[in-house]
Amino acid sequence: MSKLERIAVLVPCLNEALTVAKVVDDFRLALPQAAIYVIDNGSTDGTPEIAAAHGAQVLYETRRGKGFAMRTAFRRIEADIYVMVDGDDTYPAESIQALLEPVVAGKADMTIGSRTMAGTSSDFKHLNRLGNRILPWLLRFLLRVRVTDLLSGYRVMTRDLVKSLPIAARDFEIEAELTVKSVERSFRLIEVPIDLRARPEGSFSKIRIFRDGRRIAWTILLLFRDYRPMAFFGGLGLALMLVGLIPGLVVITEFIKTGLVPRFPSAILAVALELAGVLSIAVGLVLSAVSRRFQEIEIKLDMLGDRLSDDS
Ligand SMILES: Nc1nc2c(ncn2[C@@H]2O[C@H](COP(=O)(O)OP(=O)(O)O)[C@@H](O)[C@H]2O)c(=O)[nH]1
Ligand SMILES: [Mg+2]
Repeated sequence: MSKLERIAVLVPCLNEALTVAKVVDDFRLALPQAAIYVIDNGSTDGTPEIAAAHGAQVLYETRRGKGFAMRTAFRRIEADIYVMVDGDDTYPAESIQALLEPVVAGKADMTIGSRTMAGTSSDFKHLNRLGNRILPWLLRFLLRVRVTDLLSGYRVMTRDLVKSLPIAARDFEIEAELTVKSVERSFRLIEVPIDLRARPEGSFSKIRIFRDGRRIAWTILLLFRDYRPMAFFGGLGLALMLVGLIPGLVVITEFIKTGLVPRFPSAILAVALELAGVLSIAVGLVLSAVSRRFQEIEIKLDMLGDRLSDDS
């Protein structure tokens, strides 16, 4: 690592007075050439003052939420390589070289510090561990994205990735969104094993397992709808049509046997379900064509952006 690469370390913080100093110092030591930024979200325990005293640059974001904090950082901070890490001293600064290496060498656009890969020993709470199993499974099943640690907050990213992903997350969905949208745009992701430490005594996690877990699952579902509309609406449509077969077959066999349709409600239900299914499939077809066109527009916009920056 060396050269002219400007590295920015981004540390989102909400009341991390106990640990932010150590995080800033550790990263200063591990990456002396990097600029360290703490993005404060209205801490009331003096976090920004401590961070500033330890030489970090402090950015303020008043909209509450890790997603908002990171989006502000991504927009306002200029660098070639971005490091994202929690301010709660749970991620090891010692691993930063291993995370940086693939990005600096041009082998990856984002590296993710995985807390669950083989050979790691991470100090998880049980519920967190469960969420860390269910959500990646959901992601693999719906979006075919395979990662061992979807929710890791320890990442290294290229400027290109940071400046081009349209991130809409407000809170802890940001990690899932970063992962899916990167894969969707063919950025190269590499996971690097790291060990997670527990927060020190007296320091509290901001994540609320059920509320945030639900939000993250919901985010994955919406991404599924947006990025694979044919699978989403087509699957829904097929399911409706299959269910419609039940009353439908009853009515039809009866009609073949007797020439009569005595079960009017069943007949109507069958038709309604089949039509709803066809409609849903049609919606899937339309949306997938639209989203393909949007992909093309996005590529053109990228090309235009490149050309504009070449000219200037
Ligand atoms: N700026 C900002 N940071 C936040 C907010 N919520 C959480 N964070 C920070 O995001 C990081 C991860 O949060 P944490 O509570 O440790 O989540 P966990 O690691 O999943 O338990 C920590 O550094 C928090 O201080 C927020 O609303 N704003
Ligand atoms: Mg944490």
